Amino acid sequence: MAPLSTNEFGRSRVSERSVVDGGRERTEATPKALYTLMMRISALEDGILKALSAGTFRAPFYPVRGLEPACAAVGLALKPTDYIVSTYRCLGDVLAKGVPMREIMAELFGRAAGTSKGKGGSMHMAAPDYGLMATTGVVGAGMPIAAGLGLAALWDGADRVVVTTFGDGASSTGAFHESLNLASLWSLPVVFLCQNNQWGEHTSIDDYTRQPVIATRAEAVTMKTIRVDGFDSMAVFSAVREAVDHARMQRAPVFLESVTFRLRPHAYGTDEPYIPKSKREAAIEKDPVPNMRRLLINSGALTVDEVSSIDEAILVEVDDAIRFAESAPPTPIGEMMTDVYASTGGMPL
Ligand SMILES: Cc1ncc(C[n+]2csc(CCOP(=O)(O)OP(=O)(O)O)c2C)c(N)n1
Repeated sequence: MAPLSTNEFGRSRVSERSVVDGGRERTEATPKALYTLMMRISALEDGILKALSAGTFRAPFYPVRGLEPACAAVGLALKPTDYIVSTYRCLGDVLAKGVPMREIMAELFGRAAGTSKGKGGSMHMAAPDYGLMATTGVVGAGMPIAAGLGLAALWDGADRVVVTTFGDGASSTGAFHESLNLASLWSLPVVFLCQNNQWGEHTSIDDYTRQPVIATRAEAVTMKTIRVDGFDSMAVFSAVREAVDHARMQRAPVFLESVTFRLRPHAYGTDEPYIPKSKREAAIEKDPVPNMRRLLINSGALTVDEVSSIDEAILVEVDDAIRFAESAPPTPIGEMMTDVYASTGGMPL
């Protein structure tokens, strides 16, 4: 197993350009774009937690603080026509794939304007127009869906990459092993992105496996693997790009393990006395968003004023999204059963 990869930060002043791709625009991948997306994720999460604490709305919520580099890097590496399949801990993936904040917040509030007309909630968002194909509350369940989407891309001859994200705990499910095996056997263009935050709910990785290097499980099925320090935003940025490019060009799967640590509790409203204080404090020192901000300023890539104006614009966007959701009409009762069950086309079940 290769050691964790690290990356030198490019010192050149970065510029922002848009590129047209598949008829839609996407932002070119630059350190500034990476920071902006990471900050949008982090600020939206802060806004959600504040609104939950204030009782503005109620919903289950699984924080992503600390996971922003990989979420944002995926958003920048993928084309609009690519797909992503995520989990209940999906805020970063959903936003990075291009779903507008207003639609995300409306979904969390149970509003008709939400990604799934308010019927999915925080754990079950889907927005196929943006390539967000599913998020699921069932641990490990996204990987077979991603493998199926990868197989469909091959059959259709589509230039499409599918990324699926999941935690370290999900690597002990049967679905994980079945998906990796078939993705390798059939050479599917799927990136399996493990956000290894060292915890499966309340259980430390050391208490559920003797092999804490999750990527070894992918090596067992001869899949290309990349392992990266998840707190090193620029290294993650390169690793994600390498993985996505490989899946697209080689039409082959890649296993990418981003090694990080859970900076917030498993879910909103829970406590975590089981995590040693020293470990958590050491991890908080590596909090990627403030560190990336410092890196941009210290390297001369952006001035303090430029970073402040990015941050201020994001806070306005978050505030707007929460106000929009708060005042948006709730999903009508008559909508409750539509889009819930597929039609059998007259066939008995
Ligand atoms: C099949 C299944 N088993 C158990 C659970 C309960 N559960 C919810 S989150 C979670 C922890 C999963 O840990 P990991 O895959 O590392 O992801 P993380 O929550 O750390 O992002 C568990 C066990 C579930 N939702 N689905």
